[in-house]
Formats: sequence, C-alpha cells, structure tokens
Amino acid sequence: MASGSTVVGLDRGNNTTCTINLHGATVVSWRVNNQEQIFVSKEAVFDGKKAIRGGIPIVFPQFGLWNYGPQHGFARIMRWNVERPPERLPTGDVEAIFSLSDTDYTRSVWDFPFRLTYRLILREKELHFNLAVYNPSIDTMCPFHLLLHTYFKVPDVRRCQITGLFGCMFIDKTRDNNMYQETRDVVTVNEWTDRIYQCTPQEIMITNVVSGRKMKIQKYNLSDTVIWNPWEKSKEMADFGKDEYPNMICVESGQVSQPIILRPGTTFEASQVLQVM
Ligand code: TA6
Repeated sequence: MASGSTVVGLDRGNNTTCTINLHGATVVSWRVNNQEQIFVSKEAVFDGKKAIRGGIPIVFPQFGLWNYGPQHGFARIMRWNVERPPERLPTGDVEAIFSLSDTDYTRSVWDFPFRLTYRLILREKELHFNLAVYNPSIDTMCPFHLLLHTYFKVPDVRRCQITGLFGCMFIDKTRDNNMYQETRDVVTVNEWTDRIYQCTPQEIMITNVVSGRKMKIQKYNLSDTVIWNPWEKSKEMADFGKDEYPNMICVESGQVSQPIILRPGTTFEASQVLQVM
C-alpha cells in the first residue's frame, strides 16, 4: 500500500474483498462472492471535506447534532492512521488495524484526549469490527457516543424485513423525536424512516439484501440500533443520488442513547459482526 494513499484493500481470495477509505476509516466496499453488500451513493464526495455518503462511517464522539461542528462528530471526517496494514491470519482471514488519536484540531473542538483503535477482520462471509476507545487522561472522565453508520445495499428497501426490534423503545426523528414502542415482530420501511431503537438485542436480521440473502448483525457492548432511510428527503442531499434511496437501508449499531463515560486510564471495547446468510 503506497504511503499517503487513501485506500486500503483487504483481499481474502474467492472474490471476498473489503476496501477502506482512510477518510473516516470508512469501509466503502465489502464484496462476498463478488457481490457488493455496501451502498455508496454515486454522488458521494471523496474530497476529504465531508463524510462519505454511504459505506460504514464511524460516528464518534457524538451521534447527532452538537455545538462543535458537523453532526455525528469528527471521526468520520478525519484521516485515520494505518496501525497494521492488511495481514493474512493463520485462519486464512485478513486483518487490518486503523487508529485515530486526539489532535490539536480535536482538542480545540472537544477537549478530551483519546485513542480510537479499529480492527477489521475479513472472513469468508463475515466482516468483524472491533473498536476500542482508550482514555489516556490521568484525572478526566471522557464522555462519548460510538456508532457504526452502516449503509447496506439492497435491491428494494420495501422488501426488506428487519427482525429483533419487537418491544424496543425508540425515538422517532420523523415524529418530533417522541418516544414510542415497537409493536411489530417485523419492521419494514415504506417511507422516510429515522429511528433510534434503545437497548436492542445482540442480534438483528435483515432479509432481502443483495442476492436475496439475509444479513445477520451481531453487536457487543453497543446497546442501540438506528434505522434510517431518507426516502424522498434524499433529493435534498447533493451527495445522495436522486433515485437511490430504494437501494439502501441504514441499520446502525451504536451506543448513542446513553453516552459512555470512560474513566481515566481505561478502555471501552465494542464489536460488531456482519454475516451474509
Ligand atoms: O443515522 C441516521 C441519521 O442520524 C439521520 O438523522 C441522518 O441525518 C443520517 O444520520 C445521515 O446524516 P449525515 O450527517 O451523514 O447526512
């Protein structure tokens, strides 16, 4: 991988690959049997000035609006370091490690020292994400949200069924941020949808992703699940193709309803496994 390049590729063979843009350490492609699983808008901007529209951006230290800059924090708009270039493991899987630490910019915006480590493992039909947030301070608590803002590629979002959310409370950002309870076993998306489901199960399933397969999401230490599709509101976004919304669904694993308050000298770890079924 050339120094200064912005893209890192993992190739497990057998048409299984993953591509990461160092801008935001954004996974911009995950191909299983040469089938793309991840949505990236044709209008996405790669100038390093804003988050990539699509892929799997990392939201840290803030989910949503805040007073210190663009919503969803700075991690997804900063250039990450390659801590360990792609390496084949004895299992045949491929691993790469990326990192982001506090800088003059982040300290001017959000005055906490931190070190974020992001380990990706590409397995045969699975992509494993391991995130660690370390608080190097000796006397200061570090409050943050953390979320993987995953855009799944789908043939038709109206045919997707999301299971695992029955009974969960959710904030509905399309209805004045009021709180509701999910009464459906199967959640479907047929309109603008923007919901923060709280205390969701470890396992969420999405049907009718690429090739009519299912996507299993397993999350650890990430209590919430965000479901988003902008529907016709995508027309208001310059970096979102005008007819693209039927072909994506965001199902995002994160810790956003309650921030993590990380004690000095300690590390918070969370992970997610995506598996094509
Ligand atoms: O995760 C859902 C959400 O919070 C939506 O409210 C919408 O704002 C989306 O994120 C995309 O946000 P962005 O800042 O990338 O346009």
